[in-house]
Amino acid sequence: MFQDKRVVVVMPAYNAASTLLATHREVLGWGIVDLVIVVDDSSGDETVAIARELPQTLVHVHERNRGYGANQKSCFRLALEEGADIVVMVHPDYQYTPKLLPAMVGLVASGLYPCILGSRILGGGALRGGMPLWKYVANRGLTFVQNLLMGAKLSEFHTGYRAFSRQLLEELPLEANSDDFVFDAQVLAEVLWAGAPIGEVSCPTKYFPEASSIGLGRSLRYGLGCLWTAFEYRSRRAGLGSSERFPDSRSLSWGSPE
Ligand SMILES: Nc1nc2c(ncn2[C@@H]2O[C@H](COP(=O)(O)OP(=O)(O)O)[C@@H](O)[C@H]2O)c(=O)[nH]1
Ligand SMILES: [Mg+2]
Repeated sequence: MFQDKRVVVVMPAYNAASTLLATHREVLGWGIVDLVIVVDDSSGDETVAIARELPQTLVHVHERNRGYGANQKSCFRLALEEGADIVVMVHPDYQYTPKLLPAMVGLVASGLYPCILGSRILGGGALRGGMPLWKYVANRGLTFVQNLLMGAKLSEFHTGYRAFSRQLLEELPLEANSDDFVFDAQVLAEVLWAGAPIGEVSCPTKYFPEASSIGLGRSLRYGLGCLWTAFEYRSRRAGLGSSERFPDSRSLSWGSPE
């Protein structure tokens, strides 16, 4: 609990056997997390066996590999079913430090921000933490275009460390999003569409082989998906087309996007 809020951490896991335990231990170490939900996307390693031994943890298994977006859909659905007031998504690959949990949860609990991102770009630690140069350049370039097209000022759209309030998650049409990696970009576009404020905290990151498996091909597809999502947002703002993600009527409590 944080103040009177039930805090649930969700981990979309795929072949995370070597890092799950370390991530999980630090997550619980803060004493503010009520429940951890691990969703396994049909890993080929011992992820499920390890997860089932963890305390305060709900394990959900996809019988077949459905993708990172589908994994997050399960994570958020289960977290809401389990009565979460605040949901934090963190990759179980030990790339993002759980030491930021109290800060991120605190900012959501305060009511200031229904969405908080742990940014590897703010504070300038990404390259120092070992982010490959090509990923850094792609991150900066994509973020620039996404900000431009969606009228945002985020330092990065690509972090795997995100906190949400229950109210915001319930209002986002998450099921309309992709089952693939571009889900990450689509969620943030939906948050912006809802006019909900997004806060960022700087987040140290570390790259090591187990923490980074996405290669050039899948990254390219992801990048194109990010750009397409931003264009779709821009078009919808101009009143063109239709999209489940960006509906005409925005009966949301955060007001209209600028
Ligand atoms: N559900 C699911 N997750 C995946 C799959 N492939 C990779 N991931 C997860 O996606 C996340 C991001 O991938 P990662 O290789 O860490 O990317 P990077 O850290 O940005 O270089 C990690 O948490 C992986 O476990 C997959 O096929 N299904
Ligand atoms: Mg990673």
